Amino acid sequence: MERTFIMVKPDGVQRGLVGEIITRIEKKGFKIAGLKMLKIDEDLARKHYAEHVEKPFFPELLEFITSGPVVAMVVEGDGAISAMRAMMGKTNPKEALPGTIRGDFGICMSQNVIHGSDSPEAAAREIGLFFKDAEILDYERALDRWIF
Ligand code: D4T
Repeated sequence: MERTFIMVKPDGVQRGLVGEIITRIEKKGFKIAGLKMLKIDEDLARKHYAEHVEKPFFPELLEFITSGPVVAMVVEGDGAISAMRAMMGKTNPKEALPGTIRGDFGICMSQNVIHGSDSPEAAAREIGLFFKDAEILDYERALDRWIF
């Protein structure tokens, strides 16, 4: 079973979208294997966004991502990485299709509501940054045989 790292960003938390986003993940059939609320500090932001540290938009991204609580999740299921990216929509909410999370709830590139890992390598790295092994739970759901 594939695992991906999903985060409701500070704008999504402030706008009360956590429940809506978790509902979409649950209705899709994916399993939440880890869940926590935290405030990202500069050190964690620099590690999470290591590929963007030198980019011109990084100062704004750093200020935004550390500006308030986020909700971090480990989401599990067959094809979870690509399916969650499709459910999120394009990075720029103006280009994200209606029906996607960013298409339905975002307008602005720098406040795009949600993050999801874009590859198995990124998922493993990001899950490791935000979760200890003991915080990721292996459990069966009665409904799983109707989903997988
Ligand atoms: P994240 O990582 O937040 O899920 O976004 P994506 O994976 O979809 O997109 P990304 O890594 O290219 O961008 C990371 C983050 O930076 C913001 N951003 C990005 C920005 O403010 N200006 C920009 O020009 C770009 C490319 C939005 C998401």
